[in-house]
Amino acid sequence: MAEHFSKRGQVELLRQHGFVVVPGLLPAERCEAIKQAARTELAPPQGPVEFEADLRYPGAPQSHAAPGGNTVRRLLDAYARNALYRQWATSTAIRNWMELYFGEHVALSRAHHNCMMTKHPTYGSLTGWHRDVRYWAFEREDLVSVWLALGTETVENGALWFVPGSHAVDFAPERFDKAKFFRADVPENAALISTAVSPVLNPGDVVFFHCNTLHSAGKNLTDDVKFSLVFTYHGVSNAPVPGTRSAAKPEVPL
Ligand SMILES: O=C(O)CCC(=O)C(=O)O
Repeated sequence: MAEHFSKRGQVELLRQHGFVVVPGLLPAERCEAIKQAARTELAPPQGPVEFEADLRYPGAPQSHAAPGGNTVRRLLDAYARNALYRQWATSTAIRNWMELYFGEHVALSRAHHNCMMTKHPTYGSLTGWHRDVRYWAFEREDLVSVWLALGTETVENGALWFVPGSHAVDFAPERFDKAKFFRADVPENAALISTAVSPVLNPGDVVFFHCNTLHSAGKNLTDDVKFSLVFTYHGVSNAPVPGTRSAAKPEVPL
């Protein structure tokens, strides 16, 4: 936790470790209002959503017809779908933090993350080790995501795990599988994975993490859905590559 650090100190921790937890960035009542909005959008599912059965990560229903087949994994395009989400994404706190990190004006990518992650009991899947940049295309691999916990996040309900320092490692391509997951069966990879940590988050806590930081998340073994709001930012000089998915939606300058 980086509560005793100045913003500059937090940015330095992100540079060193590839992630940093900043507690209490959003008051509990604002988190509750956002979570309520997400609950409403889930039942029944409204707007663009990604289902667990679409991705079929380990533990997900195998089809929409299977039990739990309509379990939502993400409420997509969070920026466009709700003013409460948008206000957080474009808040002064986030803009100032990102400008300090990137050293220039920043933009929010509507093509990546930009979602409310909903990890459900029973049918919510686990996510293997990966770097987010695997499907992203920007001039430089330098983007930062902001993961806002709307409730408590622990290993038990499927919190994130991070490998400290992994954002700065140059891995040979064969250390990843065809889907660009980091292969846990490779001994050097397993050694690195054994150094991973899973920070406990409370409502309103935030994790800033680099697009090259190895991370994963387990299943939700509790009875409650876990809600996390996630957005990704980059410096304006780091443009998405034209013609790629990263350039498919207009950027939001902050
Ligand atoms: O909550 C999860 O399962 C992990 C999500 C994640 O790592 C991602 O979307 O990049």
